[in-house]
Amino acid sequence: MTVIILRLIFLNGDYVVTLNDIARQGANGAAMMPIIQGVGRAAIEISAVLRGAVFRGALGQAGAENVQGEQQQKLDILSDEIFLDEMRSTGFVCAVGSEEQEELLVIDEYSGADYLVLVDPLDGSSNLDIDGPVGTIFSVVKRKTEKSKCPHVSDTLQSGQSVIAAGYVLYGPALMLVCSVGAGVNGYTYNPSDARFELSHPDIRIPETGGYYSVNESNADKWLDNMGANLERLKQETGLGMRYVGAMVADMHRTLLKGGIFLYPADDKNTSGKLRLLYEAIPMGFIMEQAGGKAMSRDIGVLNIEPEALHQRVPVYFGSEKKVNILLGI
Ligand code: AHM
Ligand code: MG
Repeated sequence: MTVIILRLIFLNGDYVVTLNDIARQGANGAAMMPIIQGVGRAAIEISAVLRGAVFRGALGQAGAENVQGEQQQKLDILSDEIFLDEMRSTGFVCAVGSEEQEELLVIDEYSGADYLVLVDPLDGSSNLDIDGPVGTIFSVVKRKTEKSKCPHVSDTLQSGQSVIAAGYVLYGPALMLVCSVGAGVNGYTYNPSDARFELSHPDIRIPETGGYYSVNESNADKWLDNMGANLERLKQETGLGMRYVGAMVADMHRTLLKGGIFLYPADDKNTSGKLRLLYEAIPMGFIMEQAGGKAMSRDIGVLNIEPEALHQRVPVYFGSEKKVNILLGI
């Protein structure tokens, strides 16, 4: 009888921790809470759009290319609009730099606000047609220009050492928001019956042992930086198995929870790698380091790279410290 009563109390939600808890985390939690709540609202809306896309004719290509020369999907554009709208509604964001937009988008109504957000609104969008997992990746920096001036692209060109908050949304079987305000990493899962994100994965730490290596190995013969031989050495020394989804959010989420390493090396076609420094590498590198792992790009920590352009690309090697060290021969 006692057991049943205790379980009912728990199910009634007495011990549920919601996204509001971010306000209590670290030095920047309170300032970041409204922005991360905005990310949460965007995630719920994007998730609904993804679920209904096939009925609305929203799958497939939009017929336009983004600034990187990649085909935009209709859902890339819709997700971008939803994210921007939610950032505008916070009142704390003066501008958004998006993988889907050539220029920095200034939010005119709040151009004096303190923060800029960088976003990949729908990461891994090649998975959309096969109902595979996709994600949203974001980070927040404080403006450098005076509040009386219009925010400028130079405000976004800050290294990962200046990131105040970062995280990702995973649109998988469950909707998850994983984020950090610089005081560890917490994962929240959307509970549809209560219509809110609830803390489901407190204090995520990447396991030092086990896990997988995760990479598009079909490119191995084109990799630069001796990465083919380096990966062979890692495989021999660790005996790791392989998993690859082809959506960075899903591949990084597994790497964080199960251990191992995720990499996207440079190759002879993409000599600077494929992944974007500001929208993918820095936010995910921030999360990886906050979870006790290591985030490298060639011989430099990803968070130490000084960005030179909004859409800059870099090679990435992210994982548990030991695995990254073995891969890079450190
Ligand atoms: P996207 O932001 O245009 O979706 O591209 C980035 C994606 C990452 O999610 C993923 O790690 C990578 O591209 C997969 O690339 P590939 O298909 O070359 O393996
Ligand atoms: Mg992406």
